[in-house]
Amino acid sequence: AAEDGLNGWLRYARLPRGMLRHAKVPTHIIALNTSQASPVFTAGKELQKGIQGVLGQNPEVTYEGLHGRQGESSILVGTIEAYADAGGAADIPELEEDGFWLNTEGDSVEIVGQNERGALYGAFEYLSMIAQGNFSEVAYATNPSAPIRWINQWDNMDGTIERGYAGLSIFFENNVIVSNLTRVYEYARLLSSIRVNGIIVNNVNANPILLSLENMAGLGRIADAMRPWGVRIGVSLNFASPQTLGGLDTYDPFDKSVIAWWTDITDKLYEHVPDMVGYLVKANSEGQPGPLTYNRTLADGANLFAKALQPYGGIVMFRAFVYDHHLSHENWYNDRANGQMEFFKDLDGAFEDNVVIQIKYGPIDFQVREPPSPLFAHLPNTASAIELQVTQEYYGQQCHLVYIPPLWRTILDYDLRVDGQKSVVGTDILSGKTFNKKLSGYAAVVNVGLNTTWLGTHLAMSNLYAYGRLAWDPTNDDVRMLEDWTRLTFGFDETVLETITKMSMVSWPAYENYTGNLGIQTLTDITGPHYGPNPASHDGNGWGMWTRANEHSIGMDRTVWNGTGNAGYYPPEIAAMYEKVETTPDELLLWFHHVPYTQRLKNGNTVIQHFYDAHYAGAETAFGFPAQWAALEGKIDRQRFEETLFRLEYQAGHAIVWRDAINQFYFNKSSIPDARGRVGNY
Ligand code: GCW
Repeated sequence: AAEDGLNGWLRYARLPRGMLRHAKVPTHIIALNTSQASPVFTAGKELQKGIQGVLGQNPEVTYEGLHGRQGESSILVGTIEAYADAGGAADIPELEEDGFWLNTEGDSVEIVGQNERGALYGAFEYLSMIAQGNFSEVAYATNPSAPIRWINQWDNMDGTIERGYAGLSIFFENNVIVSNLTRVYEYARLLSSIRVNGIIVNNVNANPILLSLENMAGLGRIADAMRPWGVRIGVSLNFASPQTLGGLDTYDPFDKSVIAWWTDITDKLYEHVPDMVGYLVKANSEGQPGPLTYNRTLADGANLFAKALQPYGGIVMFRAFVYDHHLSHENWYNDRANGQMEFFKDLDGAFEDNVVIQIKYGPIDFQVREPPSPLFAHLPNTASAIELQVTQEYYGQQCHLVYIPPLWRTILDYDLRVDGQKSVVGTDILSGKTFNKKLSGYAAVVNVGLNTTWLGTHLAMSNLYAYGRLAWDPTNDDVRMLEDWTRLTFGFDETVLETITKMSMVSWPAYENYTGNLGIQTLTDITGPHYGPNPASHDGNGWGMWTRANEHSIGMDRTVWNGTGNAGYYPPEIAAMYEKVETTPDELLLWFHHVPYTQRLKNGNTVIQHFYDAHYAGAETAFGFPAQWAALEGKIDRQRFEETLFRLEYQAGHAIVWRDAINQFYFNKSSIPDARGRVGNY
């Protein structure tokens, strides 16, 4: 069962007999012109393994050209170049980098990638079809919505993982790279199947020791383990490394010795990892060092690395997560949400071409509900990418079932109306269309660990699966992705499919209901572990995740006319909407406005009554999960059945803790009892 867990959605379980009858798959695989450990070689092996598992057949694989086998029924996999050399006949639509063409019409199957990685993605696509019992005839090309589809791991060199909920690191222990990289290889396999093409392996709160010579060699081994799957690696840097590791007396980005130090480090890294994808940098954020120390701009800081990387074609992901975490809450006009705008809006165009600004989806920090960051609309001349979180830092830390794509959708489908034109975050801005950019895309903080479920619990894997699918195509349907994942992970039982779909699709709204609604943020313990209810921890400190709740009223006034001005950072149509209570959607009311508890919502309820009702409704939904899951007994294996039931029972109880803690807190503040008699002084 542990091994099944490691396979995630790539289990290749044997099809039920009824489905096997329709199976029609060639008995011979040809991986075109490939060398060992390259993605096309891997594709050949993976196709063989998948067909063995799903159909119980044993196809032969050959790894050269066609050698006269043309016309024979086979699965052909290779790059478009190799396909043409081998005399491939199909008229293939235009493929972009990493794209592929899949043709199952006729006796043969053709899987043709724009590059080797694309060919491997195509092989996984075909395997996903047959593993779901789909033997239909298809012929289509597909291309990625954006070139950057990366993972961030927040792994520390000592083997712990910041905001990781699945055990210790698969990459590091005792300040070095682990000797056995099997799990790293297996991780790359999963990532490749969802078309992730890059990974930053260490925490953004970076330890310079990663750049020791011994560790560079270790990074070389990590890259070797992931390369067969087309996953390139990169590293997070600590801005002060020239001083702390290099022994220089400065880390000023304009200092010649600092520039030389980083150039040398970069050159050495590329000796070990010739295809390194680049760097990720968190600077001047939450106590991390950065260029501002030397009165240099963030652009100066980013460009330092960009220039060192340019000879190799690497890119710098530079995080927009810059804010003052000692902000005075006494000033009504202070606002952490303005941080990234204040730091970055005037730097547009000041960055080298290979710098990409990595922006968390909302202006604060992965909260259960946020509007999109306005910064997405303000970098017409600078590449940008969105940062999402698969690890459930603010969403119950894998102890709560929360299927996140519906939350991501509120951002990806959002039309920011840049210059009054349609500018949907996913399909227009992140795709590079709106501002005509070559570099753009996605990064997700995943934080898998040594736990054999990868994320600490079985159902959380649907979030990782969906992340990759959305980065490829942000219009992918939330339910369809979930259904694909469920079939691949749990098989074909209709009740299993319906139950997991139903529970997952109500999970995020329920979680929002019992943790923090109307845009007030996830009311968790923000000065501690970010787990469990603690609304009081939000106010009265420098972290800036304020609710401004008092006896009469609640919410952050972000209007231009009376508040922090944050609403004004959005393009005019959006700014006008958020400026007024009447036009602000209920779900973001308290994000943008400070209102009395008795303020009426669009649904007619008061704010405080909505709190009470929503917390009851959310907890009730979670309370229903264990019984729904229990009905699946016997339909899935015992281990996964029981481990999941355990978590869902815990969640059902913890949702009640959340409900009562939050409701009682706001009753104590407001002294307004629940109209339905559930909350008050009894
Ligand atoms: O949400 C906060 C997390 C920190 C994290 C930081 C960041 C890696 O609580 O753990 O640090 O964001 O994104 O940099």
